[in-house]
Amino acid sequence: MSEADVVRFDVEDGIGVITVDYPPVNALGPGVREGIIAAVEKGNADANVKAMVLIGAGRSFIAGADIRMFGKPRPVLPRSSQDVLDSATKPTVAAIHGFALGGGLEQALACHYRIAVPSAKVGLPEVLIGILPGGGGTQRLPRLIGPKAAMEMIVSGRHVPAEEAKKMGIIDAIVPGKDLRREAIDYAKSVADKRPLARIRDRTDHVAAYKADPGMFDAMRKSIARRARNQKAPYHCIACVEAAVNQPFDEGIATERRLFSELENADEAKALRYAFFAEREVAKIPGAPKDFKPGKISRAAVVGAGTMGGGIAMSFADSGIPVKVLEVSRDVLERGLQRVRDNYAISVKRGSTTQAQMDERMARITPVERYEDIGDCDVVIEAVFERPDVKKEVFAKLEKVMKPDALLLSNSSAIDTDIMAGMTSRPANVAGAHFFAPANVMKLYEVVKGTKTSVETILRTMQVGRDIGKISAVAGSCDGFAANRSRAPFGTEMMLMLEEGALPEQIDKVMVDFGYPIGPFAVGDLSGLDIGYDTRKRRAAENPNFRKLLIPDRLVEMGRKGQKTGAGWFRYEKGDRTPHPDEVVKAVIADVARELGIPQRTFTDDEILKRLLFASVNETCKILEEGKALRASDMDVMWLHGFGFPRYRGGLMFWADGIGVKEVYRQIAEWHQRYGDRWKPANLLRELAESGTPFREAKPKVDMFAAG
Ligand code: 3H9
Repeated sequence: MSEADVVRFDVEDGIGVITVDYPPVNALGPGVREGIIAAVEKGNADANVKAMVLIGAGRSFIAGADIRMFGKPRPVLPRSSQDVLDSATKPTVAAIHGFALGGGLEQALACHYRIAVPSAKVGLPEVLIGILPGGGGTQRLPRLIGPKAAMEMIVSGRHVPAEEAKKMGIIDAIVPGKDLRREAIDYAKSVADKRPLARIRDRTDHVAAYKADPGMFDAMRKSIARRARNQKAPYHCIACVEAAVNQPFDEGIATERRLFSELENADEAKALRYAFFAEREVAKIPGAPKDFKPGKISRAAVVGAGTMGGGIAMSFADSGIPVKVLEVSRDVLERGLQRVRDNYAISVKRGSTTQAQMDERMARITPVERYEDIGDCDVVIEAVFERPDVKKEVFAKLEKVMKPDALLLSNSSAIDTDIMAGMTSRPANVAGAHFFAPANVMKLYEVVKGTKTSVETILRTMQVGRDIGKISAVAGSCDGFAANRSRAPFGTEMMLMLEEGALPEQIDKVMVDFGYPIGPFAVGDLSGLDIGYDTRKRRAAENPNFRKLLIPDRLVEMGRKGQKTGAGWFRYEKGDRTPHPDEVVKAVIADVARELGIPQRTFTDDEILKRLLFASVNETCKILEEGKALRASDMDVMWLHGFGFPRYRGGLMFWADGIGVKEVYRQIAEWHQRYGDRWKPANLLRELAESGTPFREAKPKVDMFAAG
């Protein structure tokens, strides 16, 4: 499409209609702003035009600036499209469907009126990509709806549904949207004679009241301090809204522009832009048939009513999909459903779910006791005990009852998908669907390809994930699959550093300062130390060379299983989740170190951070080398949504690129010399370092899909 085609102008019934047509989402790409300016000038000059409508073709109004253009030189226009819309000599009406986001909402705010269809959403989500609304949004929105509401919207970046936006005063009218163009033309005709023109820039009523309340801005800064630590964009957003209250419009715009330019090329914005595109890339399977459209599922089943099975069933119910939960024992089934009911009840108590929503969701979950009862479901997810023999039995039964095109998925976190597929005559329809606990909360959903899983099954399984609000990422079948396998060496290093003299509280502080919401030892206490203990015992029994982790083993044997027992890595007061460092743990660490004869030393914060994360970078290189993940950026998505890695650092591999592939290799090679085999650099890491190729451009050496 040429730049000339991205904006059209035509006149109907005395109304100039400006149509932005830049698929897929009408971002303000090359030529769009210029096209809007030219169209408004045409409308101004045409005596037949009484008013103008700005509308988007296709599925959306305007989704914002073209994010791909940030960090690159852009044409500087003599006047912005907002200025031109705002000073149009005839009324302008933004007609919104789909999304009006960022620069898109800023165009709409520069119009004199805004109408929307009921399903539309508006927002200024720039903060989520590390910048601020730089097209006048921070100055116009507070003047339209008041600084408090504007600040909440801009700092959260949330998408506001049309009805709510109307109540807030952003939208003037909701229209049915049967024929938005026609409805917008009619609306424009109804306001064509209104004067003076309703320019938001001229309004002072909403901001005036707040001039005397500077405390509001400090209170907002305080309220975001924890969530926004290490970040600049949210604070700059607040400063801009403050400017809207204290400065005349044009000065406020200058402040906005200055603060915007401080953010655009900062590391925070680069990382967040990277994360935005990584999350879209992860949905793509190279070489997948382009014409294959996975259909929507209408009925799901979960086998197993344990904690995981219950959480998976909740994910379906929360997304409006009826789900059957199968347990052959009535007792276990009833207990499982009670757990689900209790979880919902907690949300109702907290106010995040209403009682009516809870009732609706519970009504979507049907308990069943016979395999025959789930045969008509489009997808079944097995979530039974993590033992190959148990899983095999389930799949043998599913083979008998499930309709021929059903997706047969396993929520195993480690067992080879081929083992389950081997129990059926349709291995192409079998894949892993690995949820992360708690399954109804965590966004990551790893789609595991077995040797015979078809690409259509992978695409359908990924769609199931998206249908229930998850981020689907593909992994190959191997021990731990991609996500947990890449995280495992981090877990080992944190234990081994204790033996050398670091303390849980120091390691946790380093990781929280880095940006994790909670330290790894506190996470251990939350999930229960006994989980890792049982796995280690099993692995030690299977493998005589298994490296024992004496410190956590000893804590569990002392009854310290984490928060549930009031003590684990830390000590807890009754009814309080705050972790307190504990002398008992210090003594256990000292005992073990003495017994093992490991000399004690101090660690810098930098060494702790690198020991943990480099170990995982090295493992991720091995995963890519073996073709067990499709891209380095997929691994980053897994870390962002599975392990709480700070988003403003992009992801594990993006962060490592910030240090540099050569330096990462040098350090890992040095630790290989010092600590032995577990630090052996991956071949891929060595090759990347030799060629100076960034991690994020690393390509798998094996094509997961070509392999079979
Ligand atoms: C801004 O406006 C700054 C201004 O204040 C002033 C500057 C001076 N740019 O998400 P989807 C692509 S900052 C470029 O899968 P959905 C996306 O990559 C911007 N590309 O669809 C994908 O491409 P592909 C503020 C964009 O229906 C395709 O469109 N705005 C942009 O699930 C489909 O996207 C935002 O931050 C863009 N702005 O969700 C909004 N948006 O097919 C960002 C999308 O090649 N966008 N693409 O992978 C979104 O939040 C979602 O895309 C949206 C649709 C909700 C609109």
